[in-house]
Amino acid sequence: MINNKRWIVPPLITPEVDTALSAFPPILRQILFNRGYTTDAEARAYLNAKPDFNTDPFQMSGMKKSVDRIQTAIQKHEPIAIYGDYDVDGVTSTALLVETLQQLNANVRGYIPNRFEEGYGLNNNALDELKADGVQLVITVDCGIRSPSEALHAQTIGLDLIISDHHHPAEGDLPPHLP
Ligand SMILES: [Mn+2]
Repeated sequence: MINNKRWIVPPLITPEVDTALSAFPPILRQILFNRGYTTDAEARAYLNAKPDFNTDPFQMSGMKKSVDRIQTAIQKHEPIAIYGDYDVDGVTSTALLVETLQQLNANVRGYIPNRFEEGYGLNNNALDELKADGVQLVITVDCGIRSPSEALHAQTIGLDLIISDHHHPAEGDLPPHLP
């Protein structure tokens, strides 16, 4: 069998960065270098999960509207569902948002689609069930940006939808959104 593989090997650490990261073992130095951490301070901030949060989160598209909508839901005690994913980033992001909103006294639940019966991403049945259960606001984590037709369905059944997803949208095919 012919196996056509194309290996893309990241560049080798430079001597300067290797010296700067000398506090770390060699393999870790190489990985840190390939992830763009080239000073001891940057590497420590990254490894301690203390990234630079100086970036304004309101630069994100739709942030003000989303925050306003979530605050309204908290105030009115509207049921909120965090719609995640069954893999590691989907489950952890769901847990993180559910626990955070619980701290803020929100009426919030998590929703993880069944890997075998529902598969990845938003699906209309799940949105219908959440709506029937009284949910008024769905916030996606780790999915949604590639589900324009399901987003339209949410709009049709009167379910407010906030999409937070780290995936890339399909070219020219964004879900319907407010300006
Ligand atoms: Mn995921």
